[in-house]
Amino acid sequence: MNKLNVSIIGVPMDLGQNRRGVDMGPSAIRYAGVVERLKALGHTVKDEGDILISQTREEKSPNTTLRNLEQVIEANTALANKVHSVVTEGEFPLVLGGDHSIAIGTLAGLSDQYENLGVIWYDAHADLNTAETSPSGNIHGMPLAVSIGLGHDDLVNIRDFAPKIKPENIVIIGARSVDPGERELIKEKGIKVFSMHEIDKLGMTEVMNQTMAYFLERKVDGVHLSLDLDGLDPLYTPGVGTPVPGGISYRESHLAMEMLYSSHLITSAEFVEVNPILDEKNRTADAAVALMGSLFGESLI
Ligand code: Z70
Ligand code: MN
Ligand code: MN
Ligand code: MN
Repeated sequence: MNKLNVSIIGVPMDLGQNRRGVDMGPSAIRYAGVVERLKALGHTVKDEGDILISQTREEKSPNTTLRNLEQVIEANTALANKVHSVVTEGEFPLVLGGDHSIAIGTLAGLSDQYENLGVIWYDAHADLNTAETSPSGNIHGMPLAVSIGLGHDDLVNIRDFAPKIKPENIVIIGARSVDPGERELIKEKGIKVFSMHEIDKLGMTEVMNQTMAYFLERKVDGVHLSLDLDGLDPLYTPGVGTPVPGGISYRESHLAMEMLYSSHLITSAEFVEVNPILDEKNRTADAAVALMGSLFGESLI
């Protein structure tokens, strides 16, 4: 088995959306035992602590419809620099959120280390909005668009280059709440999506096999897993800001993580949108840590 040097980075961010509590996600995931779980699998684990997040929040940012724009730029710049230093040292970055706007920083920190990075976006949402298409002004609905170079200049250009990833290197899994502008972008850019329809029709085994074959065909040199806990059905992960019924099951999610582990494709990961205030007895953080167990090599027998 492949032993890794895992660096855990907490991002107590809640400024990318308007429900409070998701800033406590990293604490809840640590409390659920992430460090011990990964150490038990033989990995070396270092907890790098948390990225500093501004405590100032605004109803409306000056000159933009984007909520807390300046603070989100600042946090993602700090996160990008941290992720960059972790990958350059050959460590595996494991980022704990926090709302999904932090994927902007994670991908900014990763992508110049790769010629052709693949991304799995495990989510009920496509997170492909721009200021023009967003129904909410919430930046957590925008990180994939930003990472392919679409959106506010200061978000797109964190670490002074853009785009961070190619649209044809993205695979979205679990989508079931996609806005009109996002649908257009998916078509226009040829982004690969396994919505709940495909998961039901093909089964998770086939979805993951096709995902991995797609990345091999694309000749990626790394794959980042960005897992929004709302990708799962709210039955299993109730502690999320935007629960959408009809989601991926707990068992299907474990299977997906186990198959990713066996593929040896994954080179970084983030688990986001855990909101302990909305949760029941830390179930959502527990599910996140259990899924990390499978992603990092736990097996049943
Ligand atoms: C919607 C928007 C979103 C997560 C909600 C929702 C986006 N498409 N993302 N919850 N994790 O406001 O852009
Ligand atoms: Mn998301
Ligand atoms: Mn570099
Ligand atoms: Mn989501």
